[in-house]
Amino acid sequence: MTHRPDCLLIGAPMDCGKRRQGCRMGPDALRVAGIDAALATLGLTVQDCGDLRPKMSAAEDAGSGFQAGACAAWTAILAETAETAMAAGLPIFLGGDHALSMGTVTGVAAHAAAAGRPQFVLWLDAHADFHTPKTSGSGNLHGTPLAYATGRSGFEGFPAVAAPVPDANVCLIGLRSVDGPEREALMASGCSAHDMREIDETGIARPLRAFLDRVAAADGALHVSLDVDFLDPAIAPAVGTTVPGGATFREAHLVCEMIHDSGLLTSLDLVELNPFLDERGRTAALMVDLVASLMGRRVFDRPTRAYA
Ligand SMILES: [Mn+2]
Repeated sequence: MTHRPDCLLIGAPMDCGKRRQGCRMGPDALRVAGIDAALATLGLTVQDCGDLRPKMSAAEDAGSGFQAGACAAWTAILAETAETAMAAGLPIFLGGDHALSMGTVTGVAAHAAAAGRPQFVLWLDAHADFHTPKTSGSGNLHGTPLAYATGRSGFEGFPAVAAPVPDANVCLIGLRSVDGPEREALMASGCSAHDMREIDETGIARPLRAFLDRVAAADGALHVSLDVDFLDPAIAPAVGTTVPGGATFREAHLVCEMIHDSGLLTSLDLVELNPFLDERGRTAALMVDLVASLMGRRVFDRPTRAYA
């Protein structure tokens, strides 16, 4: 009998969800920042599955920038991989832009449906990613994955969503850049959405605890999608869509520590890291530290490190 790894690292160097390029370097930046060692230090076994390559035509592959065909191909291979990976360990998807979550969320949700468990999704992001290709002004698909995974229509050419995540099982925290049509769609939905104004007023623990309690009560599977722009740009500059007023270092770690304490996490996306925009790797290093908090590093275990 082979040993089941605790965590699977699955690289998705996907850069087709928007025009600004660089996220395709994200998986390697996270590796260089020591994600495997950080997990191993916690006593976890890690299997790095390398990077996925979508099946797409040479013409689609040749260009750069936004391409629906390439995104659809990524969605297909990611959904298939995510569903399979759920039986093998806790998958950590190394992005790649946020369009990769079209595949990862639908894949893990298909696995949960087959296992008879409800799928829950925690979306840590400055944006709601609730556009459809029709409402998106930019046409950038990295602004659509939550709409797709919850079963909204308008995604022609993309794989059918076999097990859409119910709106009621989705929680967004960190919002501070949501445009008109997206706001209307979000307010009309059954998702629970918490913007930074609310976080300022109540603290970040309150909405998170309420959501984790709901996941636990339903014996749900929990997918966390962590966008770099959830964090304040002062501590995480390596993202193409910086919005001031994001989560602080402590708020982000608290979220991760609470998720770990809940014991509920079943899959994870790390998205929108653009190493081309980073400062000496500090954003990649912070993302790795947050993963360590998610997977069990305690405050008292944290090595003291001077940030240069
Ligand atoms: Mn996002």
